[in-house]
Amino acid sequence: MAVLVQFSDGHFFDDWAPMLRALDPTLDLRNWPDFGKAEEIEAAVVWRHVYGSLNQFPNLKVICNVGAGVEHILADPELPDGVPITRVIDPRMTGAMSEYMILHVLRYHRRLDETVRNQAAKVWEYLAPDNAATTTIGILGLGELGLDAAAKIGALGFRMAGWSRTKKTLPGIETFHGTAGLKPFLNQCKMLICLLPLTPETASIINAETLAALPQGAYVINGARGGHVVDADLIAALDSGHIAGATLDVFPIEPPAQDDPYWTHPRVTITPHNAADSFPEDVAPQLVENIRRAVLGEELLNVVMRDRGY
Ligand code: OXD
Repeated sequence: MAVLVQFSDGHFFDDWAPMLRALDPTLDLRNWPDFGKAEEIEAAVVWRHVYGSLNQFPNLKVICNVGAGVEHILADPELPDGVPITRVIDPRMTGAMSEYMILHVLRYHRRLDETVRNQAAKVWEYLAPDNAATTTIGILGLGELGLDAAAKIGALGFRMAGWSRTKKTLPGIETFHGTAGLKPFLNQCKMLICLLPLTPETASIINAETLAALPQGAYVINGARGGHVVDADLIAALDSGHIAGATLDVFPIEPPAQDDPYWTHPRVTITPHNAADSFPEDVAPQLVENIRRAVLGEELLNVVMRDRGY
């Protein structure tokens, strides 16, 4: 069966093809743009595909994204109607994202940056951490990633709060939802973690108004998408000291331009979109399974609801 593989930005045919073939030697993988006869393509495995390129395959039965976020696919103005889209849900990726969040929560909580600066100046200053039990860590987005991070950070003794689009009742997390719930949620967060999907409703959710709703001296950690943040608003809040620090793994354009103020801002930590990734050895089995199911007309795993945006 012919499968189109079309990658850009950090995923490569030569890394994925051996793993896909090992799992199903009958797969006839066609590396974009050498896909042969368009009518032979029955499945597409993509990461940041070229817009307009997926609507030329009359027998396409599934579009499999090799990552978790599908906003790039859904923004294709010529996306073929009716072809199901799947995304990755992977325990290694989920665990890696939680590691990243724990790392930065603890770093801020234990005042590591100040400690390192003190050492450089040979200063011995006792820096007490706040009480974790009364420090609220808030998570925007209570999906696969948000829930795992909430459970693991909560296990360290922090008070957890979470915000989602629709109402969720969860043990160990004070939950808020919808537009009305956003401000009361933000009001309590010493640290705000963003793990939302990027959709028209969540774009620019971290803006002047929502940053102002965070307590003085709060921190922002974004592992989701650059489009969630209004950069000028975050820089202004950092400059004023209202936001004490931001750790950003994602940006609207990656890498950010050389003159992007984030690079040199003393309160900003940039990481190169490496909080969590999908690796062929972990993720190829669910892609191959979905291709098999799509061809047989069976129910797919991790299907994206187009109208919801994830
Ligand atoms: C993803 C990502 O969406 O790595 O999987 O950003």
